[in-house]
Amino acid sequence: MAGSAAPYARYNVAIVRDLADSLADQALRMNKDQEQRVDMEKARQEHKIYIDSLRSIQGLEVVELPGDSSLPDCVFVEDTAVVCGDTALLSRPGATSRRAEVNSVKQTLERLKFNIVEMKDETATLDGGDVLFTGKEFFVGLSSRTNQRGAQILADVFKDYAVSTVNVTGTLHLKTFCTMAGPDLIAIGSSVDAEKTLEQMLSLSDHSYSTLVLPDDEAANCVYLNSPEKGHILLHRTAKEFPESAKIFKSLVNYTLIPVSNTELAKVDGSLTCCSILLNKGA
Ligand code: CIR
Repeated sequence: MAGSAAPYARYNVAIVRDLADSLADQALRMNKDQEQRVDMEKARQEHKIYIDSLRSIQGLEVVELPGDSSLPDCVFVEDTAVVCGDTALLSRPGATSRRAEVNSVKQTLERLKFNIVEMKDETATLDGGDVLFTGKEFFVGLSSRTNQRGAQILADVFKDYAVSTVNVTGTLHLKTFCTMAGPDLIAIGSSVDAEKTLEQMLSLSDHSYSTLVLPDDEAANCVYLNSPEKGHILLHRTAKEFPESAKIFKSLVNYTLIPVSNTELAKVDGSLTCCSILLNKGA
């Protein structure tokens, strides 16, 4: 399961899913403000650019699943599975309306020949958005969607790695304000909630990490990949959305930066990492 010599975040497959037609009306959202209605046309354009950005990465096969209008949040595939090495843990999403999203992701992962483990325990909940794999260890956010039992099952499945739990407050998922922006480089927002979570992570870890502190929590959700041709690649939120955070991204040396706008899915609490599962087939 562990022990691959590949660099951190060397992926060759990305699973993505089309938007459900029902997303604007029925997707779950923390902010109920109707001013914040999702413009579906714009959301589809932004999602297409996201998918095209992944397609532009040489050596990365993009598997695009169809949307399903009975599953309004199905575009957020990240929440349905945690994949590490040759093992895929299918999650048990915290929101009951999202549980059936796992089925088509399961079929895809089976076809890709991953060892599948299903989270069957009815007391467990886990959203992939709460799971941060640093390459050295896992951090699992305990949030309104993910509980201790879910984290325990993840630890039982990925036994080669330390798994620590941290409390997530003020936002939906751990990765809403904290992701990896490179090997041993944690991107973190600047809110008090984000700072508190980072403090817990660093105090629980035996490893040393650098941090990339972003003025905007939302911008701290970025997608890092390491490509054999280009090295460090980072999909991040645009300067138009978050000008101050974009300046910080620009300071990264030897990175291919791909700005991606996410104004529409953000209205239903979706961030950039939510829209793909990145994996290494044959790891
Ligand atoms: C939800 O509330 O479940 C969706 N509207 C948003 C999920 C975002 N997923 C993620 O952060 N991994």
